[in-house]
Amino acid sequence: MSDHPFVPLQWNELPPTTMLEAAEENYAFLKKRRTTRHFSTRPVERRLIELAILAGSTAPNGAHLQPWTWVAISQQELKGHLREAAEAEERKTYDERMPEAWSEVLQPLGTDAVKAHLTDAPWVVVLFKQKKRQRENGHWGPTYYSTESCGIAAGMFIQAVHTMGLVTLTHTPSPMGFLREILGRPSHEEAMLVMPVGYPADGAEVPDIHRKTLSEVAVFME
Ligand code: IYR
Repeated sequence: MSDHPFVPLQWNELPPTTMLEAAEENYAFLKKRRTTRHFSTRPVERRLIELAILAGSTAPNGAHLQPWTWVAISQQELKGHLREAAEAEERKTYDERMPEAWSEVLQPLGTDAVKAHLTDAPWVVVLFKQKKRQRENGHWGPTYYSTESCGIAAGMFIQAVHTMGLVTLTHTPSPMGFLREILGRPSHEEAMLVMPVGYPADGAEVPDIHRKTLSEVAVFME
């Protein structure tokens, strides 16, 4: 007998028509998700953010080390501080560091160094990936696939936010070192994504973009 017990998988078979309906419904729902930069300041209760974080934290991950820390900020002063620091980095990125090949693809999306969403949204969630973990013997060891794990977790968080009728934006100020400093995270944690969460502002807009078709994104080998 293994020292590590297994338990039965909780799984219910769905009838084929229900499977198809569920799949169609889920896709129709996800298709409506959009990233807007226009947030309302309307408050959102903390429990909703907790549930989105818990949903994100169900993600499959490397060696089940769950290598993530979510920092959820609603303090207005701290959000202001983050915005100032993010905008300082982003001004350098947009004005000096961004090659033309990059700015050309960002132009249709209307992004710039102004990050009003960091102070407008009632919550800003910063996802840190843990690059190391403390072993039972007290020594530090690596985590595995922490980037992939946190990427999946972020996707599930985004879906949870959409399911509860709120919006989020994946903001990637670069470089992100300032986030660890401002939020007082330890050196083995690295910020990956900044996700303001809230209601869209009245009149919120999104760029008029289109998603690739199935045949553009997938190859089936049957
Ligand atoms: N990090 C910057 C720039 C930016 C980069 C990509 I790639 C985007 O899809 C959007 C923005 C920012 O967050 O504005």
